[in-house]
Amino acid sequence: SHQIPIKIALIVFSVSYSFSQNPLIRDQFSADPSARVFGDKVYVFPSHDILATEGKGRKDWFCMEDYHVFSSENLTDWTDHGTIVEQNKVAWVKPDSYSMWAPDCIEKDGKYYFYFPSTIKDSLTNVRGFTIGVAIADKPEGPYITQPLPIENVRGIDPNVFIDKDGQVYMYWSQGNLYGAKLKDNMLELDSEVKTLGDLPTKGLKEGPYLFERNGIYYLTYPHVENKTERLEYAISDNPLGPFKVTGVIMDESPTGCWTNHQSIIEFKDQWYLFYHHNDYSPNFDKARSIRADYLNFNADGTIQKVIPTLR
Ligand code: FUB
Repeated sequence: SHQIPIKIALIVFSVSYSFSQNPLIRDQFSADPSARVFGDKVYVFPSHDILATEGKGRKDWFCMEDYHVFSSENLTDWTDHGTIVEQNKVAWVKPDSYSMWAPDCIEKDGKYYFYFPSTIKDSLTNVRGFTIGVAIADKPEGPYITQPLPIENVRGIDPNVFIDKDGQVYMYWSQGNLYGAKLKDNMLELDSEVKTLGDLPTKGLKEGPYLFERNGIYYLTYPHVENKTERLEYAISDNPLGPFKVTGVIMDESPTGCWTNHQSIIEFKDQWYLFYHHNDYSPNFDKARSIRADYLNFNADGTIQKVIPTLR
């Protein structure tokens, strides 16, 4: 009968229709989405942009004091599980720094490890600036217990953690360039020298590394400023720490001038997705952003097809 194809068409239509909802979070700003599949849900760990006010944060700059986590079974209806980590409750974070930048979260042996950058208290080190801390929970939505000190020998922002098929854990981060190192099984200490991920474009800032593996190819993805604003690019390797070969562009520069972009890539129910952000709800101030997602597709040779953002 003709009924089956019509039914399939309706299902396909309703799936893609229901997911055409960007931005994903509509009652607050959100940025730098790190999406993860845990069980039958997608969890997103974004940064949380707020607007600086008198005495709170720096005017015209990023202002971030905590993190929320969100989950969804269908990428359309999102549950906000509330605040999981707050700057003023982390022992090593400089009070009132409002610098809780792009985080990541990963599961290992039934525990959830949440990695986040912020600026460290002057009394704890003679090195100024950003470093990376960890908080641990038994469930993705928390409660998270923060470690008293950040990870030793790491300076920078935008942590990303990857566990290879052989169980080896790697951490990536950025400070103008991209860096990577092995992590110990305890998920809290480096287990190798820090490697500068060279072979990437030498001109322009690179940040926000996010590494994933598919069919034996390691994809190192990163925002890179080639011209005016960040575009999402990727390089590939047969090894998690490279050498990498610059391969292509995942998403072009923002057509409306949002300076940052920040990505994560997951496979959920046999479809790959790119998570990223744009300043949908703040057209005149690009440090109040909103997270989004769109389908991501691969060519037969493993290269990534460019994603066109579904901007309104
Ligand atoms: O959200 C603050 C910073 O802007 C992030 O850490 C960068 O990746 C960029 O998105």
